[in-house]
Amino acid sequence: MDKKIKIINGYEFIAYHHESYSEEETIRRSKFFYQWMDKRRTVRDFSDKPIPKEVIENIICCASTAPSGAHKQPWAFCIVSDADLKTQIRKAAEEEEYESYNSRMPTEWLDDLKPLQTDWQKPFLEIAPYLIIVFKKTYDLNPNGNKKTNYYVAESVGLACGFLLTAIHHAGLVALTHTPRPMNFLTKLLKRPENERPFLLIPVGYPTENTYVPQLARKSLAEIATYY
Ligand code: IYR
Repeated sequence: MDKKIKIINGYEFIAYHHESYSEEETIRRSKFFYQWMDKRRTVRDFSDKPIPKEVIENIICCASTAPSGAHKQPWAFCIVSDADLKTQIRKAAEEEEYESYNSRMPTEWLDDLKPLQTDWQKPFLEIAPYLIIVFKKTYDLNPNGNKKTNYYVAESVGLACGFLLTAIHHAGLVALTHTPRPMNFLTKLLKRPENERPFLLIPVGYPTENTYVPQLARKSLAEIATYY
């Protein structure tokens, strides 16, 4: 079917396909989706069960449907399944994390992390079948080598990561939003260009058979929403 096209000030616009539901159906869908999203949890105990590459490609394409400042799509996704590279990433991350847990993080931060029972050891970086490393592109380069600014880069890449986590959950997989600090070892190991900065390291896979996650409560609607 041909898409309807309209020219506005010389720019092509296409008719927006809007899926419309009754009020009742809108309530049902919004409630179902919330309750289903509420089941998503960050998981740290990964199984090494493989995932089809096509699934990884689909979830990344889904992430890239996120809105971005001036539609610059200022993101790059590195997909790591190579065992040697995963080992190098684990080693470098653990070196940084060891320093962080033992001397860089203040007591208040360490106390805040106690309910999560995290430590400097990151075995999931070798066990999970895929690591997705998301980079933000602070600027792009023209074919002639000139810098082209990107806008709202952190907001845009944050949104793409939110879409990515939702797609991972929808596919029946689990993820961890891991932020070893500092993360510049990822730029070096993955040989990324100067205009990219590491944003998140996301192991993706299946949980181990008997995975436990911290007993945490989400804030209530009254705590997070204000009506005017
Ligand atoms: N980056 C460390 C510490 C850490 C920090 C926060 I804030 C967390 O929510 C969880 C962990 C680590 O990954 O262990």
